[in-house]
Amino acid sequence: MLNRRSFLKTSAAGLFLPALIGRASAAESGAPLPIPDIIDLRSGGLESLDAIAGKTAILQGVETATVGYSQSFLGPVIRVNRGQTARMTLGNKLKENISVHWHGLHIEGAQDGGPHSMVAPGETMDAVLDIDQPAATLWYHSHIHKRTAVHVWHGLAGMMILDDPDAADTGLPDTYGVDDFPLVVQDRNFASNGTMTYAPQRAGFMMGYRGNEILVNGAIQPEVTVPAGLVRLRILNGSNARIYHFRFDDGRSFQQVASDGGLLKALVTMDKLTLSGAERVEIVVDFSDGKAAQLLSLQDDNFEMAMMARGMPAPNAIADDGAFEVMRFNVDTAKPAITMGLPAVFTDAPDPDFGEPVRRRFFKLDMMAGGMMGGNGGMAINGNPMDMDVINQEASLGETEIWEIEGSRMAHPFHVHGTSFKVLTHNGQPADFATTGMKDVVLVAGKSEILVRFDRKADADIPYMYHCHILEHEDLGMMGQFTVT
Ligand SMILES: [Cu+2]
Repeated sequence: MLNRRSFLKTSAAGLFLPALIGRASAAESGAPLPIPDIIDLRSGGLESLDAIAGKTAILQGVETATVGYSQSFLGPVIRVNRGQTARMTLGNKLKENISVHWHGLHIEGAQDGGPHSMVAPGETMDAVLDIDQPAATLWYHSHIHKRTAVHVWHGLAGMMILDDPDAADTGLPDTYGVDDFPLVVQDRNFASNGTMTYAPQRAGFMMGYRGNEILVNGAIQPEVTVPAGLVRLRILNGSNARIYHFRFDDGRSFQQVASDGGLLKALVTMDKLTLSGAERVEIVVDFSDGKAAQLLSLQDDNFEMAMMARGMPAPNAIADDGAFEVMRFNVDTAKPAITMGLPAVFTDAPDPDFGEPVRRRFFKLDMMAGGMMGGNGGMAINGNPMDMDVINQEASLGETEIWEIEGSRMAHPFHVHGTSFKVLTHNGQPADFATTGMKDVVLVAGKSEILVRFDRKADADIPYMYHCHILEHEDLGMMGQFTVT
């Protein structure tokens, strides 16, 4: 009882009241990386996934009231196969409506788990997911209109790993928790009594709310011991607003092998990587030198908007360029390791032929429209704040379109439900498909164009969403609804 009450108190207070934000002591970093339990639906079966309240040891010496899916904080990794129908019973033991949105799954609107698919307190709902798309790292989270930010912040989010048993073996490391790791990266604030503080004030709503502690799989700046070889990291930016610019402390390069929608056509070697809200990436890091390494991130440009950043908490910088620590990798040379054999090319990488577009749609992401007046910060798309009763766009099944998305004032990660798309241009410059791959989130800094086609239906009763994945923007109205018929 205490847990639920304190969750509601925290979330309600967070929306309206300022709160003191402390900093966890340095002693909290360095906990072992939590490896999420797996719900394996690949052999069929029916599992339950319940939104519950709990207490989680995140800081030393205090417990934090949190929520999660079938665990006290965040959710298990759900594993599914292409070609299967995955079934779950979704439950809700909290005191407000929740949902389970399957972010990145190509499934019909009725299965998508968006704001219309509410699971009321004490109720259950059957999830039936017809899975037919390439292997990818996806995720799931609550998606209740005006409550998504607070739900995700407190823990209603988890990773999904989709495998394709008929695809060619990639040779990528795939031993879960050994050389293949899920990394859900999030920032959070804590009060000194352990409360996870959600307290956006004006700047926190306008530029998205951030935290000064960096968590991976629910632990602050954790450590993991890896074999002295190739290690696959499936990284999800599960933060409300923060954009990460990852790099390693020793500048080592790594290979990107997948993005939101699955494999890239070929390895891409890089030494820094930008990941905005809801984006996923799979990278392979070579630890065969046996040396420990820290994963770091720079502050992002949105945060650096000096006027707005005033009073916003920031993680402690540990490097000259202002980078902060995300997590640490230690190397155990005694562990069995894969040290070579990555293919240069992935033959089953998705690259659908969308054909010629038949239509162009325009999306203007409005922010501070009409000044600072009004209750929602002027957040809207094409002048219309999200309205659950309004269908903003109507698309036709199987037709290819170009969507032109124009941001304002800052970079916005734009997400489209129900499909994956190709990014065509950023500010008039062609995007490189070899490095972007198939996407369901595009970071719009200026103007971007995407090529999109919908092969699943969504009717007006349970439409799809498109929205900014800065969750405060989304909740304030930077979201719209569309049908596919
Ligand atoms: Cu936005």
